[in-house]
Amino acid sequence: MKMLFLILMQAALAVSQNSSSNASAPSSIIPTPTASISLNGSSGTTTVSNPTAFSSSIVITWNDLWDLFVGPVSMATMNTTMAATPIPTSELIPPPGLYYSSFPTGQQIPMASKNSSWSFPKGFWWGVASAAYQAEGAAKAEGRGPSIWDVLLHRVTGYTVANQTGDIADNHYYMYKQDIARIAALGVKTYSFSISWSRIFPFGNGQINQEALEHYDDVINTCIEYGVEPSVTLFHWDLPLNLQNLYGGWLSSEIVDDFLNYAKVVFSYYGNKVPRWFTVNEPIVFCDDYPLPDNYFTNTSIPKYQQPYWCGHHVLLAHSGAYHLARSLGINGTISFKNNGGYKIPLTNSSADARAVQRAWDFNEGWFANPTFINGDYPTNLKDFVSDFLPDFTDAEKQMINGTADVFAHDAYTSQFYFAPDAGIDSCVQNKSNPLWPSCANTSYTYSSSDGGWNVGPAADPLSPWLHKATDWVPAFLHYIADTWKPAGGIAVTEFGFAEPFEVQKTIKADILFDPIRSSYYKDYMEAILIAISEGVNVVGCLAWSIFDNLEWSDGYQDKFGLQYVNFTTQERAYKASFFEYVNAFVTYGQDEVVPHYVPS
Ligand code: PNW
Repeated sequence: MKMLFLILMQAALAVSQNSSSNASAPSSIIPTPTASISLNGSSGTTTVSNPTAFSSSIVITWNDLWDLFVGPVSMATMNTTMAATPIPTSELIPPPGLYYSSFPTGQQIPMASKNSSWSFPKGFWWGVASAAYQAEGAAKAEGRGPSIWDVLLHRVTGYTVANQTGDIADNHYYMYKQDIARIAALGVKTYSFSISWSRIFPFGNGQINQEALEHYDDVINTCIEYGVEPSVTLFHWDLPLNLQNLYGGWLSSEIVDDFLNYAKVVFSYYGNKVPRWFTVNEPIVFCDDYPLPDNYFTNTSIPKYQQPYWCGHHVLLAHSGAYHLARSLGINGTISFKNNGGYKIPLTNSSADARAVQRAWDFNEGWFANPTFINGDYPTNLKDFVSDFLPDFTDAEKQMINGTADVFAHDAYTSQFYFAPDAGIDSCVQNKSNPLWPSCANTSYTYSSSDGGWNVGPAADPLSPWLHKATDWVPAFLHYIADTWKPAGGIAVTEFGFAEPFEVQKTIKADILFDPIRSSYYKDYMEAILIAISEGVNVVGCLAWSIFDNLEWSDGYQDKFGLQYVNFTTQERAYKASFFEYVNAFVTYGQDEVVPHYVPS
């Protein structure tokens, strides 16, 4: 309570000092009031983050947003754009074989096996991915406005496992040239990154920050210069804080126009330099992040259990609007959104478990895939639930939403078993206090005891308890997507990757770089895609997560998904063995040659 009172006092101070509070705002931000929230309230019990409870308006400047809601942020010592330098050839030597011969030259060498009926078709696009808040750092640089993630990691008690933030991260905002050079040197074809909405629009709407537009233009141009195709995601969870404060972010229909306005600026500026666009990353995940923690953001009267679905509703309108906008602007790259989830294996062959599996598809992938690929509306099990509170999509909206993803982009890391809750599905559906409500599908990482009770596959780091290596199920998963949603433009696995267990505890760099489970994950995953392709599934591309170790959201830097190691003190990067394993799949099976590009000296 004392802290809330302090925030109120700070807010009051900010009002009275309004004219001078922009002193250190970047020059690209016009130092005039741009966003306002209404504050009214008589008791010291209300917070600034609840504007509906106040009546007099104050003006929040760029500085205020940072100072009131985030506080001081750290800065990297290297804070101007760094030029790329050649990658030493010694770094490009693959590790000794993990799965091939490790016999010294001259001794008996077993044949490395190759299945001659497998291949990646011509034009198959493959690469590595990152996201703005996880990689860039430079949190307050060049006019970036705060996002909700700056607040979550700076302010919200207990939200992070290690009190780490994205203030500096991989310093990718300044090191992107070197980072692109490093992947080009291995022949990587595609780099997928996201644009930070609050860099382009520090307040989420209103003023545009030209410096940020130029920054991403140079990232895109650098990719092209190095023979790497840029893939761009517009929204990877870093919602401009001001939009959350103004109207509740994705909970409000007001987000749709603001997203479209942002999309219009980005599409218009970069246009056809980008062959593949993704509107939003994993709406299931960021919508399920609602309700946000109490008292740090604008409170809302929408009941907590409904919030993810209001978010999803607005995401579908924003995504489909952006799709049509891109087409009307003459954008010829593909437009999709990144869905996510794992393959759902029935634990037993009972009809109750089959029902649980169907409910799980409907409450996860189907939430966004049925409207966009089938009929503009939610799957039956989900619709039965949300129609109690969400407005039905109108016929015009359904028509607008249906058919708005050129590729089925799926972030498909793992698989799980599904089964009916002990109480039965029907009684769970009636019982709000059942922890499995409303999907009422129970999950397990292990086979049933009659099948031995084993894990579906090796576990990842304990900080990613949801993730197991379950590559055996990937062909079935790809078939399921193809058969269920029938994507005309094929399927792309737009994220897959593995957190090597306990990697953070390794202290010797050479030990860290040798990552056996992640390496076998990549080898087996690529073979699984090859199997699916050989069986006729149209898989058109894949993106490994991640280009390098980065901020794993609330796990901070403790949970590592990188194909490259990063020393977060020196910002040195180094290829892990798994990176070579991944590239090797395309060297062995790609119909397109893997062509490394080097820095022109
Ligand atoms: C993805 N799950 O998130 C995100 O797009 C990345 O930003 C993130 O770093 C990466 O995966 C690794 O976690 C997911 O629970 C988060 O199934 C959770 C799940 C899947 C993907």
